[in-house]
Formats: sequence, structure tokens, C-alpha cells
Amino acid sequence: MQRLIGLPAIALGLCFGLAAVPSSAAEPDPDTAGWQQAIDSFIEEMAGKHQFSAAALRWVFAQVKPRPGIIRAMTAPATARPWYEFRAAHVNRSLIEGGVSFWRRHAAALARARREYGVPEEIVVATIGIETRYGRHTGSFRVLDALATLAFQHPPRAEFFRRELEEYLLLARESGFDPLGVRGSYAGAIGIPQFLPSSYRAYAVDFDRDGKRDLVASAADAIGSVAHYYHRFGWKEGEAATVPASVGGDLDTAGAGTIRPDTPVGELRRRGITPLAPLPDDALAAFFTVEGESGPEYWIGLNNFYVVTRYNRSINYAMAVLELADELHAAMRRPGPAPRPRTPEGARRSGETPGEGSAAPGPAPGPPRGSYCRAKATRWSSSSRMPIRSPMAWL
Ligand SMILES: [Ca+2]
Repeated sequence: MQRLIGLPAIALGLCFGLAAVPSSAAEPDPDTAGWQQAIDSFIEEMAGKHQFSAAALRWVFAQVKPRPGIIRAMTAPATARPWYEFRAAHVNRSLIEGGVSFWRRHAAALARARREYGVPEEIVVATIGIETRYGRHTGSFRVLDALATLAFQHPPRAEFFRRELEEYLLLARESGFDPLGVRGSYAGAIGIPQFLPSSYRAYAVDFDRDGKRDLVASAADAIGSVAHYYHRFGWKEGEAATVPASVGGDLDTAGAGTIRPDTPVGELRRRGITPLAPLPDDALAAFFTVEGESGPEYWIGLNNFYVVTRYNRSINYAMAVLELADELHAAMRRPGPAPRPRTPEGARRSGETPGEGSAAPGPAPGPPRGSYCRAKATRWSSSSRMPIRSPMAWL
């Protein structure tokens, strides 16, 4: 499995919560001298390493502005809210209705993505819903401004975003688009699924087969790319993602927030953590808590939970994707009018079709889906093209 290099706190999108981010007003003066020096050094490196024209890059970067509002947004991410607040913002009637509509509009692409990558429709739809409200809010920051600001004015994440800036220039060159013409989130995430440039280059697929990997305008490409991403990070079809847990009275759960499933369930049981659904002792799991309205909720995260955190490392984020997916799955199978969210307790946590080996087995109203998981890494090509918005001769 190909992993993103040096992937830290953000895997992909951070568009949600964007509305709260000021984009221009009352920004303090940036460190102008340091900014220019960093850009000059970066340009020199890009010219030597990738044979970019230094003169062309100087022209491009002369138009780039540091945006302190972006740094403020990075230091107070929307995912830092308590779970019950985050859940209310992302698992609600509006998102469910929008998801049902998106699912119906793109049913064929979603079904094909499930067949080819083994990732169920509801997981793909929920991810796109939480990232951009089904493509409606893809971000208003110029991607080049965002990436340059974080690369050159935000030391805690400078190394990561300097690499993303490099990836972005390569993506623009490969795809033939104007690097000054693309807008995205304050973290430089692009398009309907909010892929960072490195993810775009590594995981985007041309799912509508028009010769371009276009995550900005093609819902089909976005759908295929999200499914491909989860597939490449190890989504296991038919497996549960999370299971609720109970804990012994004297167990200290303070700070429990691991996401990597590297502890056998048997070991968790010995510590006093009991999964509230059948799980074999040798299954690998993580234990974490989230902040519910009436106190902590205890959860066991399995492989597919970890896979969702490869999109965004926040526990809240992954929980919201899985719960919204459950709601969408239920709503699509319910006749009648507008869907409503079920209670948290009633939500099915697996992110999969009932009866497919879920850790909480029960009656299986849905049809069996079979095994669709196949590697399709050759479906995309780095030579494919995004639409050329503003052809430039700077390459
Ligand atoms: Ca395409």
C-alpha cells in the first residue's frame, strides 16, 4: 500500500468549518523579508530538482500573498470541538437529505466504485458530504496562497506544506492547469473530495473516463478517487469500523484517544474494556473515548475506522463519516418522505451492509454484495489532464 509521505495531522480535506475562517480582513503584516527569502530558496530548489523555469516561478510567486487568516484557521481546526457538537453539525437532516440526493444522482458511479474498490456507497457519499457538502463548498482560498502561507509562514507545519506546495506545482504542470487559478480550503485541499496535492497526484482516478482526473468538476472522478483512496489504505469490505464498548468502573480512560488498531481485543478485555458486540480476541483494535452530551462514550476502533482516519486523523471526523454513512444507508432503504437522523444509540456503526460479517450481526435486509475488492492502481495515469482553465506558458 502506498502511503503519503510524512502524513501528519491532516491527510486531506479541511474544508468543513471554512465559513468561520476569515479570509482577508484585518490581517497583520506578514514577515515580508522572510517570506521573500523562503520563496527564493523554494524556487531555486524547484528549478534544480524538477527543471521548472525559475523565471516563470518568480512571476507566479510575485502574485502570491501570505494569508494570516489561514494560519489562525490551522491553529483552531473545526474538528477540535466536542464530539456531540461536531456530530450535530455533520450528522443531521440537511446532510442526510443532501446525501440521499447525491447518491441518487450518482448511483451508477457509486455502485461501480463499490464494485471496483470494495468501498460501499455510503462511505464515499458521507465523506464527500462532510468535506464539501456534496461539492457545494470546495473552498474560497487560492490554493497557491494557502500552501505558500503554510509552507513559509507557519513553522509547525512548514515542512509538510512545503512538500504539498512542491506536489501542487508538479500537479499543475502534469495536468496543464494554471497554478494561480485553483481555489480550495485553507489547507490547500482541492475539489469535491478535498484532496491535498500529494493525494491528488497519488490517488485521484479518471473515473468518468474522459481522459482527465478532475476532482473540481467531475463528481464521478471524485467518487472513484475517494473509493480508490480508502481501498489503497486498506478498507476491508464487509468489516465493522467501530464497536461501542463498556469499561470497568476503576479503569482510567483519561486521554484515551488512540486510532491505530494495534491492540488485540483480548488484551482490551483484560484491561476491563468490553466490546458491546461480538469480536474475536485476536482482532486488532484501538480504544478511544468521545465526548457525548451526557458524558464520555467508549468505542473500539477497528481497521476500517483507522482507514477513515487516513482521510483526516481526527476521531471526530472519522466518527462523523461513519455515523453519516449509517444514516445514509438507512435512509436509502427507507420508503417515504424526508429522512431524519436516528438516535446515536440506534445508529449502526459498521459503515457496511448488515449481514456482511459486521461485528454486530443481525437480520440482513439488504442483498448480499459479494466480494468486490480488487486493486485498480492502473486505472489512472499521471499523464491524464485536468481542464485547462487559463493556459499559461510558464512551464
Ligand atoms: Ca475524468
